[in-house]
Amino acid sequence: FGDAPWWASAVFYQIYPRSFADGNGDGTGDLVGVRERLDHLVELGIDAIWLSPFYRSPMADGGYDIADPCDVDPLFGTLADFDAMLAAAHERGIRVTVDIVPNHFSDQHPWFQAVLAGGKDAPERSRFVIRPGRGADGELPPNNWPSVFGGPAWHRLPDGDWYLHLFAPEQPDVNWLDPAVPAEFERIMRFWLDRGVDGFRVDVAHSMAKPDGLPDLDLDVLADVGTNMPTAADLRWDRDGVHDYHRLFRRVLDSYPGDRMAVGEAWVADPARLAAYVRPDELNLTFNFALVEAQWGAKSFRDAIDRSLASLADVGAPCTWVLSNHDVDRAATRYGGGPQGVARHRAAMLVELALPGAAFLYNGDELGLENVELPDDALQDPTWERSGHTERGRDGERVPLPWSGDVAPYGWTSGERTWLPMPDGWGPVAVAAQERDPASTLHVVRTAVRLRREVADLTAGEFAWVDAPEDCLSFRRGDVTVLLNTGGVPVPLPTGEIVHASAPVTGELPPDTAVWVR
Ligand code: TEU
Repeated sequence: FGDAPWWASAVFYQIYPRSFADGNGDGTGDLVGVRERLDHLVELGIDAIWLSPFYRSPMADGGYDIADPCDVDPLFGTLADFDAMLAAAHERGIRVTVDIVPNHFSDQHPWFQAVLAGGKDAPERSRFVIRPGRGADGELPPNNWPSVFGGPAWHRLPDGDWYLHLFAPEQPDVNWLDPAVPAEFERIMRFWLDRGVDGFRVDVAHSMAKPDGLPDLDLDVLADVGTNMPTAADLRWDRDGVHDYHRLFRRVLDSYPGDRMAVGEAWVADPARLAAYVRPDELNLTFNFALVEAQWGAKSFRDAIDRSLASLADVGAPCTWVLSNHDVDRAATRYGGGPQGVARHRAAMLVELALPGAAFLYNGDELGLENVELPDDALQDPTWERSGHTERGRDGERVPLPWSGDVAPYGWTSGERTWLPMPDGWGPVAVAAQERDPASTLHVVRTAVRLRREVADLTAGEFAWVDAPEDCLSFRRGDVTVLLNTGGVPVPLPTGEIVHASAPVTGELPPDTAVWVR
């Protein structure tokens, strides 16, 4: 990695702006809140932030339904607040990447509003995926595609035709075959690059291109939708044409100085097809969700790591690692929750931060936060309504962050309202409390990130598997040996100097613990 660009081994920190910190006391996190809390990120030692959407949005999907991609929603502040936040981050040596959402707009976007107003004559119509229905009166959707949030992926327009929405009905898919669409996304990218952003996280990067004729999904594919990572048979995603659009993105990025980059969110099961997204003229990185999908356990982790490294070895692109984000249950919760879940999360972080490539942390990972069980009437994620109240959705991992104090809102806001309720009992996990406790998750993660900078082998050392006791995972990065114990009994430590551990270690490595030894 000697001459590798900054992003190849960076630690990224995902900020969900609605939940990170509320700067104006109105109950929604915002860009002033981000700026005011930047020193927390300096202390954490991360290289870059990725901000989830803060653009103008009716918030039908937490801001991933964008009405104006070149403006800040008043909920989150103003463009001036963005510029001030960006400048403050850059002053501190923190790069800033932002979301770009190329698969869909909000139904409140002026283009879609023009379609609603102008009907079949609206010139904007071809910028969306609009088809006549099936059945005698066109009363049936054009095909059998389901939306990710439940129900059909089609919604009927007042003029009788149907528009495609792979996500919520408030998120009409745009038609990339209309030249106005790529032109608009180039404009959006340049708008933010000109303001100084260091790159983008490309939302649903495996979407955009649709199959010719929009054929039905096979019934066995339909039956499997939502339970597994989509395969090539799920025609809604990962069509070959998508690569043209990534080449456009890359051309735009590379026309700017300073190693601007893009990381794509691509849920693609086939490793070779996923690797195709990170060609030299396409995305710089793709999220690798193998650790999100892995069960707690040495074998599952090892398989996930092996698969990940193998898939990118051929194309020579750096790997990425993700344990949590705003779409999946937090790792501590996936690992069973409670003190054991948190211990496992800390151990997994030590694995993540020692693997070759870029690491993506989600806000709250550094605190070992767990998902929050919210009451029904608090739920806001579209999944809850669209699934007919059978799936609770993603709000549980989006609860505002506790900063200080013993009672809600834990210093998160100067007001009383929080857009999702904060639980009782979060005093001990608040940033200020963990700051005071040298054995806290916050200190464990901070030390890990610092060592990653200081010990060259942790980012540059050669990766090799090491024989390990039963239910343990062990690998080397140069001179550093990582050992994770997922079994039920303590195991002997590797010989050498303990440089870091996810929990106090004396003599042997306890269950649910990881250690770095040199
Ligand atoms: O997520 C895409 C998403 O929902 C995937 O998790 C989905 O399961 C996959 O595409 C199926 O192949 C992104 C954002 O992260 C999420 O918050 C948004 O709701 C979504 O896009 C729509 O913009």
